[in-house]
Amino acid sequence: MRLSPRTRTVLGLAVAAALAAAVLAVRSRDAARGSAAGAAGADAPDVSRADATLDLGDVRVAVSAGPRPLLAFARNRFRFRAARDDDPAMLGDAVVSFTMTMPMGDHRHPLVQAPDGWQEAEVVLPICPSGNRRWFGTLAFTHAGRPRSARFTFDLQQPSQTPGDGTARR
Ligand SMILES: [Cu+2]
Repeated sequence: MRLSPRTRTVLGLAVAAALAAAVLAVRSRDAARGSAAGAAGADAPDVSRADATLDLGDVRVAVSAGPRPLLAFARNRFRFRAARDDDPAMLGDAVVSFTMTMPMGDHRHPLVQAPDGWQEAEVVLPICPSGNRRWFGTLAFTHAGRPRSARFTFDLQQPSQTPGDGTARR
């Protein structure tokens, strides 16, 4: 079959348009991913090295994580203490969940009451095979009848492989 120059041009344009659409789709997907991670990283306080405060306007929540450094496959305690106008407040239906930029399984932990107004969860998280260390935590709770949430972030370190420290031995 012989194609007229006009048909060839139309076909060529169609192929070019399809390629451009595919490139745009990939770019916007990557941009969406990047901005999701970037936005979280930009405004989510990092609790890897120091405690932080999640400021939700009417509620402020202190976040403490330890022991530091936060290690994969070890028990890490995430503690939260809420205040409303500097008065202690309890977080209702409080759950902390953990994600990375890629799926890493379900890590959802209801908070339990702890002394001195803290609410906490003890959490064991895996190491990411990609080598990525950055995790995001989301604290979700109910306040004044409304669902609320706030994000924080942290780096999870690989347990030491050094013989003698106990972590590498059985
Ligand atoms: Cu991962």
